[in-house]
Amino acid sequence: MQEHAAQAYGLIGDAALVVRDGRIEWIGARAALPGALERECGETHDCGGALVTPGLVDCHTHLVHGGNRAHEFESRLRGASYEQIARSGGGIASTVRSTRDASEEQLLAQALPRLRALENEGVTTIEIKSGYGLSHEHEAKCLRVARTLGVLEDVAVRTTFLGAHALPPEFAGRADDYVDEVLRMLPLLHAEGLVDAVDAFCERIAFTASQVERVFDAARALGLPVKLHAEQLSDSGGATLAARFQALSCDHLEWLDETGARAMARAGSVAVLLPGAFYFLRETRVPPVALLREQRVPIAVSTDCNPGSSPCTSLLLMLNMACTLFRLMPEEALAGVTRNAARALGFTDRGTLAAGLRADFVLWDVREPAELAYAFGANPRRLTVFGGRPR
Ligand code: DI6
Ligand code: FE
Repeated sequence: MQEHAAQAYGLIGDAALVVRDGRIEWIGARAALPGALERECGETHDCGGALVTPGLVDCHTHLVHGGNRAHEFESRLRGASYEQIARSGGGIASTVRSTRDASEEQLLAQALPRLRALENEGVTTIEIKSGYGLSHEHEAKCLRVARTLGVLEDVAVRTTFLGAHALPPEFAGRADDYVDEVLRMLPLLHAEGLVDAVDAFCERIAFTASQVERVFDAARALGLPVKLHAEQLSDSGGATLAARFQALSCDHLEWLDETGARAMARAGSVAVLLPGAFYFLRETRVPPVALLREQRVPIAVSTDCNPGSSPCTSLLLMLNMACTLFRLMPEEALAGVTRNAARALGFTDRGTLAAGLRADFVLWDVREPAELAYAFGANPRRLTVFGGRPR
């Protein structure tokens, strides 16, 4: 087991880790820790045999939104489909109504418990998308709430502008006009310091590849990285388009084909798999994991926390589902919520444990890393260290 774990996870048995000024100063086998460095340490802690992993990264969430869609869940149980509900004015549009109706304080109060649930499972970096405001006023409000969450909590927040998520009611039947509006909003929100990346929903119930391309052109002009909700319900050629823009990631990907996977591999885009949405929408077509492996596309795993297709605040559960539903190996799933998730956000200073990187890590009461993916509904987290400080 030790040998397998060393290979698959880079696991170091009986390790030591030295932190200085919020960064990892040294990591390796305890026996190899230089004596001079050890004598310099002001404080030492015995982790008592705990497994230490990098802080978890949830790289795709819609955490800030108003209300919930339990009633829609009931409609689907009575037989309506997600697409039918979306086309008849429910779905994302219904969350847009509740999000617009909510004040900044209310949105914050609703998002905080969701964030704390994720933090409780060792999440130290999270991406939060807008996309339920769909006007400058309301997108700005949601992005400000996301930024505030990062100030209130010991967690790093990346914000993504998802203006091209759905068509707001005032633009019904005028998708191209709404894309114009997205292009007007983007530089304003960027100037307000609210945007780290730009995303869009490329789908027959959302935006076409050529509409997404206009949004990506605007992002590129501002020097902002892009990502894309691609190939979730159909193959719309989104991944190939996103790869042309060196997308950080393409997300969902149940309908990804070989052309798309090859384009992602060339561009270095991460494939973000979202088993929660697959499960909750009772999809049957799994993302092409063998193809992603063959093309060496890095795979990340995330909650997609959102009220319509994945009302989920457990990244550990996603580890398990990525294995049971998509057949990832536990080491792939774990890399998917650490190393590759960091990469999907453009971070090079976190996601693994190495000298020079941020000291974000989690102590777990497990004997071997596979246990984190194996058990579901369990939370063996003992302690989180964020930026070198116990949280
Ligand atoms: N894909 C998703 O899974 C979420 N957004 C998207 O583009 C679902 C959003 C919702 O149903 O509220
Ligand atoms: Fe999503």
